[in-house]
Amino acid sequence: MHAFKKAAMAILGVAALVSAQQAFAKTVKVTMTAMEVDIATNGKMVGGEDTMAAWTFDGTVPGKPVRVEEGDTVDFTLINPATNKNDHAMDFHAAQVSVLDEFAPVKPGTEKHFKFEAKVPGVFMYHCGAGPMVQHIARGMYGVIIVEPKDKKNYPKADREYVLIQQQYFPDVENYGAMLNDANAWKGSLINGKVLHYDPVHDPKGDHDVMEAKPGERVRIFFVNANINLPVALHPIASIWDRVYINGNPKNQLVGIQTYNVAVAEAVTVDLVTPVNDKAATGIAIVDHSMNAALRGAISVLVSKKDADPKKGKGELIILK
Ligand SMILES: [Cu+2]
Repeated sequence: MHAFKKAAMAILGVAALVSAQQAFAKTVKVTMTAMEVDIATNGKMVGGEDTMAAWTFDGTVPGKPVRVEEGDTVDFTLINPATNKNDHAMDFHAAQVSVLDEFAPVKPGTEKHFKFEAKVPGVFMYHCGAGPMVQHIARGMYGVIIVEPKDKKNYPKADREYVLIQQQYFPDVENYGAMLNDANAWKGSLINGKVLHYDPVHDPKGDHDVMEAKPGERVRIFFVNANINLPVALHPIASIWDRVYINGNPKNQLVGIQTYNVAVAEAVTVDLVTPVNDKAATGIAIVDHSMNAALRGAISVLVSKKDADPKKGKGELIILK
């Protein structure tokens, strides 16, 4: 009788655990509106224009970060207003659905709704998949979806988190044939939509914010390669990636890495720890070490100092304006 009672208690315990996990999984509503608008790019620095006739999710490049927990259901709606001229679509790399159904193009004046369970933890690109896809991505229709892992035992808590998304900048956004066939058509690298977005060193006259952290903090970067054709040699100048989580999944982990190669349409989570020293400030530059990409805009500065802005790298400010 005693043994039976013990076994019954164990089974009840497992059942309670399973239902508790199910109870934690939630449904996250995400709505985006496709907007065909001009956005600022700092493109003049690389021989383009300072504004781009962009196609966007919600009017920004990149679109807003989506953040859910592993096991959550994303309840997604894409609105394509009648004022737009083009079809648009949504392709979440975190979803396992049907390309011909959920990811199908949405005509102007209509909307599309679908759900998926974010089963695999990590960091994933999302982008518009309407044709020609090359043009919809090059005009700015992409972003990141972060699926927080449930199992955090080999995933230390970060003190600050930043999203960096890189794309190739093509001044002639109409000529999508050149994006595919002309290796000289791309003139710049946009980081979160702008050339040298967070680099006041190479463009001291421009208006450039920087990432900040305090000495000794673990800084986590969610990086997406939204280039059309080129991989990214992701390197922190004057630092070393303490950990690289391939595809953002703590189960795929490397340590002590100088440069991590990020394929087109891949995303990666990387950590560095800022040094503790007696300097007033320590500068680290996060670059695409492919030199043509770096010098065309893919340099982002992280400043470590005792009086770092406490709001940066937290909440909404994981993506700096
Ligand atoms: Cu689109």
